[in-house]
Amino acid sequence: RYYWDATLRIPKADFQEVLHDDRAALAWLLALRQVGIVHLQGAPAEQGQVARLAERIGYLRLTFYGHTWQVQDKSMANNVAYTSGKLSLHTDYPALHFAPGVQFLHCINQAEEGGESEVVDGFHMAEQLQREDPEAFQMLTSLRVDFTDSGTDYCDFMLQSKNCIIDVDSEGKVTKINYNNATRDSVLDLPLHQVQPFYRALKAYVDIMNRPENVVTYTMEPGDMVTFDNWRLLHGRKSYISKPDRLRHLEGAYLDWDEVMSRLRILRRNVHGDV
Ligand code: OGA
Ligand code: NM2
Ligand code: ZN
Repeated sequence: RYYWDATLRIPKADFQEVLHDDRAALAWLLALRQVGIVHLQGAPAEQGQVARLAERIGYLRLTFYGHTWQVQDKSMANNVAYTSGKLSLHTDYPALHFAPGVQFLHCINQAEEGGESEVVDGFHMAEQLQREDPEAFQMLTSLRVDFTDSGTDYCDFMLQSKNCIIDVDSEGKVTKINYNNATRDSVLDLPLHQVQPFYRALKAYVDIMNRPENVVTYTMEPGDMVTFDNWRLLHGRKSYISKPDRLRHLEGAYLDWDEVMSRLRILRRNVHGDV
């Protein structure tokens, strides 16, 4: 993996080439793995394209929000993503104990004003936290935080999870970020003496990820698709102004890393003849 900050130039690929050319598809998946984000350009600005790209891999990950989901300003929204409000930096779906590994977001229509996207490298931010504030890093990698999500979409749901904000493996290497303040439960099930230290630690991490030198900002145009590592990156969007004649509309889908890595290995074998 290759860690980055605000100076990143997001790798780009052509949507049609990725669909039809094995070399282009391999380059896409290698960059997705190493950098954690790739922009695909040239997709038709209509629904169905994230599912088409998921078929290139194998299959997508079904969740309570459906096989694919429409990010729009909805009345009676069951998720803050489905309003025109700002989304602070988050990973999707920490209310699941096994959050989706990869996310596709396809811009079908952009708002006239606002709606710009932001991303940060959560693993790089965790490394900075560990260096600057080892105590905070220790808390976020050991204390389990409650997340919750309930409502109706694909079907009715009532999710509860406990996740560490930063997951590490047995060697202490960061493997996954779980953080969406919108689904963090109002209950914080920690012993009293850990409550304030936890909030202090979380603030330290959030402050690092909001430093301008760490944030990459971009605007999606109709036909653009962003593909990113949902275990590693945190993403957000600025609030936007809804206009009836120009409705912002993104379509999204999730996949898991096992299926993506399987396709990467097959493409590598086919392109280079490796075993
Ligand atoms: C989301 C999300 C980004 C956007 O729906 O979870 O992050 O630009 N959307 O609307
Ligand atoms: N949507 C975009 O963690 C989350 O609730 C992320 C998921 C609604 C499918 C938002
Ligand atoms: Zn999101």
